[in-house]
Amino acid sequence: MRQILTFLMLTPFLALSQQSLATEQEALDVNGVSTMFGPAAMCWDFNDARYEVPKGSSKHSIFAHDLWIGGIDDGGQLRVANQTYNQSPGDYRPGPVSDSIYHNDADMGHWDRVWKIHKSEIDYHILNYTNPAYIIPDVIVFWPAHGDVSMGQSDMLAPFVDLNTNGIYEPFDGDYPDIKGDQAIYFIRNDVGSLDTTSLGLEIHMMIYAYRCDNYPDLNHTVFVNTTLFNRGSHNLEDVYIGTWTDMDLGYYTDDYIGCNVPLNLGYTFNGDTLDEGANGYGINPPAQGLVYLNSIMEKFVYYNNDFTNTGNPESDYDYYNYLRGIWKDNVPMTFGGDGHGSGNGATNNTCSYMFPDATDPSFPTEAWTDSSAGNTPADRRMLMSTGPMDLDIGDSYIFDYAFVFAWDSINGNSLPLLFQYTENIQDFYDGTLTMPCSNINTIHQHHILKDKKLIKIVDVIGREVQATENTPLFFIYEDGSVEKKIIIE
Ligand SMILES: [Ca+2]
Ligand SMILES: [Ca+2]
Ligand SMILES: [Ca+2]
Ligand SMILES: [Ca+2]
Repeated sequence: MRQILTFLMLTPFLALSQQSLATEQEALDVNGVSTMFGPAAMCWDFNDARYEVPKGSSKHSIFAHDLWIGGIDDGGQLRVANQTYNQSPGDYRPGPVSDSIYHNDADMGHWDRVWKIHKSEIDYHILNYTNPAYIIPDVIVFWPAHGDVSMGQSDMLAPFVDLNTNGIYEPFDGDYPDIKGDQAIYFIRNDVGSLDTTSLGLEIHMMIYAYRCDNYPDLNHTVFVNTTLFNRGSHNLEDVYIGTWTDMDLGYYTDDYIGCNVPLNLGYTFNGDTLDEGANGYGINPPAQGLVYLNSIMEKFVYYNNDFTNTGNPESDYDYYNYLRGIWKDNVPMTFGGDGHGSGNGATNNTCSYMFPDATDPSFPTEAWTDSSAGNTPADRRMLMSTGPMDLDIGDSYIFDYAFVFAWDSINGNSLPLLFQYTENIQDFYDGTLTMPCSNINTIHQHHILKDKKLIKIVDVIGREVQATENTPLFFIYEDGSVEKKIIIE
């Protein structure tokens, strides 16, 4: 009774207020990465880096990540949605686009959550939904397949497999969530609940997913992001750019460089020297962390300084939109070389789209430009990649797929060649032209095997290199020279 009274008393006030910033996120941790995603924040938890790779190592390669989206409406008005470090007011709120009176915490608060699901749960559901003894997991029962049409929400939200093709999600009749990967995190955000007067009317569906694949280190250390943007507003949008803003901190955060590989649609961070020192560092010969666009062209790659100069932190909507288009805060387009603004080592007056592409920018085929060649000292770095321009008319949607790829060449001292190779593999895997048959070691020992130590090979009792097999003694040989004897019992 007390709860009901409280609710009735609060409702008149809340109904007039905007939605609060989201607070929820969950761990995506099925493979060699352990990270956090949710409507609240991605790859961090408002305080600390939460992109741990390798899982269990307590080393992190990304500090924070979010989406920036900007476009011009049919009345010429600039509209921008963005977030960086979760500062208020921010532009994203949990849940689908609804009639404006419902964009308050009382009506939308239940969307401040994550649907976290394993493929194994779905497989079990498919086999057992007719079994009276089977209890369907909440995440399947309450999968957000449908919005509340009476509140102005779309009827169709989260994807599902519809056994009887009647357009209605019926998990008790065998319907199930249509996810990718071995584990997925799903949530929905909008950019109208903040009551920003220049919102785009966006509803953003995000599925973050991963595959466990012990025998393919590239796939096993990749996190995929499947984003669908819906224009559910009242304005046709043009010249829309979609950007991924990422503050990568590779271990020890003050000795990093960034760069991009144009043909691979890849932005990356690597260590500015061969030692990533300190308690948070990766040590000698550190790894590299990338972000690859899988179904879109990386049209711009921008680095800006952590200050408030014309090449520093964006402040107005116009600054954010400029950066998405490769234009500095003073409306000067990026130029090739040096600081990208006509100064520094190798500066030119030639307009360009990509900072620090090394020699991969097809517009400058004979010239290399890197963070290092510009004369920069390794330091804290952040980067913005974007795709566009595109139209996003009322009712249109755009699917945007990207992935975080990690590579660690602990022998050669430079992990970038391996990162490029891994990125090509992940692109081919996404395109369906490369299969990676995973042979996972499904045992009670799995957490032990996935520890920080890098496994070199598995041999049998007479020293022959073998795949992991069950019920036979095996020797696991690690890079640090240690050997562990195991029997995998199924
Ligand atoms: Ca159905
Ligand atoms: Ca570092
Ligand atoms: Ca260092
Ligand atoms: Ca950084």
